[in-house]
Amino acid sequence: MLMCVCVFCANTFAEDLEFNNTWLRATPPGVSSAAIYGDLINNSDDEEVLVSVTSNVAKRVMLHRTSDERGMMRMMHVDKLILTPGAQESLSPGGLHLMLTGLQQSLTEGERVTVKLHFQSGLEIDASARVGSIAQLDFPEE
Ligand SMILES: [Cu+2]
Repeated sequence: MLMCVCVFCANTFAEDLEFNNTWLRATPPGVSSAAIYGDLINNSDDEEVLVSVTSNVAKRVMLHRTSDERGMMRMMHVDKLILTPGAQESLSPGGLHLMLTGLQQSLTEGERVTVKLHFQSGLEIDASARVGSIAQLDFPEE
């Protein structure tokens, strides 16, 4: 019984913040930017604010929001993302995404890319993003 309780605690702690179903598209030759999508979840009782993101494959990662302005798709830089307790924020094509710029390598289908999300509270989470095809529309299932 004691062991069950411990395992439960460990899991609860680890899953305060989650970035699930993380994916991005393969990059065509010569393209040095890519957008990462996924589901960001705050399971904690505290507000968490995403303030920056880093990755092992890109010089810079920014939070962007795509908006449709009279038929013109534009990407706006977003300073921070506030996640209230229990909030779920979907990063998906046509909306919020993490923009990788200055890619140091082209990304091929089946690869994985690591991103680290930094929160104002000091919490950090790592996510492993799966690279889909160039025309991928949602999370590439295996
Ligand atoms: Cu963007």
